[in-house]
Amino acid sequence: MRPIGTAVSDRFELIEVPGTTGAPSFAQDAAAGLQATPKHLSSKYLYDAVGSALFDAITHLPENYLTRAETEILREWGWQIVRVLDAPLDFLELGSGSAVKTRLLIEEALRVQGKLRYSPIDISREALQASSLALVDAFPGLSVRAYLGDYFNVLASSALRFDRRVLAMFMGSNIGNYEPADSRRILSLIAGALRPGDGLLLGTDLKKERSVLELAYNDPAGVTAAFNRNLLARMNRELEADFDVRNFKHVSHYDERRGSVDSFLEAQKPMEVWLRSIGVRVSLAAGERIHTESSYKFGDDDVASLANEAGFRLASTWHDRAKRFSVHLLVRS
Ligand code: AVJ
Repeated sequence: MRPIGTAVSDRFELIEVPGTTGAPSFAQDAAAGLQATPKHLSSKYLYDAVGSALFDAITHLPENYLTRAETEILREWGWQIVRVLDAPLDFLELGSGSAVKTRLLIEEALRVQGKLRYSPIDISREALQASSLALVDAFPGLSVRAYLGDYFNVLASSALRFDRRVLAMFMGSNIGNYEPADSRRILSLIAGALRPGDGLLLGTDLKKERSVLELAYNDPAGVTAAFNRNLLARMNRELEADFDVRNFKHVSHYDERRGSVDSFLEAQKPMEVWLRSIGVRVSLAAGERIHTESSYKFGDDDVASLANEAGFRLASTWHDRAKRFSVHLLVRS
């Protein structure tokens, strides 16, 4: 069935890509994950309204350097990044973009080419509409063609349309939340949606000392712990569950072998939990953990091989002054 297009203002269009309707719901994923061994929940469910607000707070913590480091790179090298592909560009972004970072690149591109089409992909209609309308209001030379759907479906669909050379963006080390097989799959899907000479800007958090990484995910103020435990509160809100959130501890540690910071919710005593709206009863032993997130870290050489496997060549890499974060430009071969 052809994607549905609705023009809200003459510079904003939202296209809903069918196919995501089949994706399992929060209820279905929660039921499956909590009855699995070991128990697990996808990190995408961390971002309800409360979770997104807590994540925004995390980006302001002194211990969580990722967003500041990436912003520093885009502020310093944005002018060069938008010129490397040496052609007028259309932007494609996985996620509706963080207001600050994406704007830095939009400003630079408009300075170079006067007019720009920006296409964010996001699963949340609210986030997509809010960020897109704010951008068209802020930039007269900008038009937004937004795609509502999950990355995999939108990238695999024929809905994506570009008139110019494309600079795709996957920022914030969000690729780190995918298991290696899935990050390879998503890079191949992005490559498949691009033409030779198009680019992909990829933000990745660098592998570094355990002490720095573990502090970033165990901030003394407990904001990351609240972000993680909000997942239990969300199930109480949306699935009529009766989790006693105080009986769970946030646990996050760096697994050097895999290169990932893994986060869990650990039951502090044995308990039975009833998720009324999905009719599921879950028992947890004291010390039993629910895996809620993996944040893989990357050496620049890891990214070079990931790129080659997916049909890209690694053209450039920029670092922040403290060399904690990388922004790579991959060019479609
Ligand atoms: C936004 C997904 C990159 O995994 O580091 C922050 C989310 N989790 N603190 C990450 C997050 C815990 C963050 N990403």
